[in-house]
Amino acid sequence: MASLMGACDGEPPKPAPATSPPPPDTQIVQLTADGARHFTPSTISVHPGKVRIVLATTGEMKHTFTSPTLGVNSGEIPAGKSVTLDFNVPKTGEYPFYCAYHQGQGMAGTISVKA
Ligand SMILES: [Cu+2]
Repeated sequence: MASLMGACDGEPPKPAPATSPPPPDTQIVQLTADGARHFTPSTISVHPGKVRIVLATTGEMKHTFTSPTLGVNSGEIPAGKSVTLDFNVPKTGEYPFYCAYHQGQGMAGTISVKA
């Protein structure tokens, strides 16, 4: 039985990059809007730049994803559907979003944008 001490698994370690790699061109965020009128996650953390939200509605309820400060409005998303929302976040900050139908019941969240 061979000892595993110091064994090589056949995958040489990659050299560390001299500089940190550039951020991906588009930041992809998966989000759900459920039948209990919640967004999950309710806080979305991204960096300034291009953002793509892939929002799926679960449960038997239609929703929207609306963020006036970012100029994003999905319009009605029927129950059980998913939409892709592409937009640009120009700078750091906290951007609220909500569901236009259920905002009054607290269906809201925050896009937290940090450098
Ligand atoms: Cu809703």
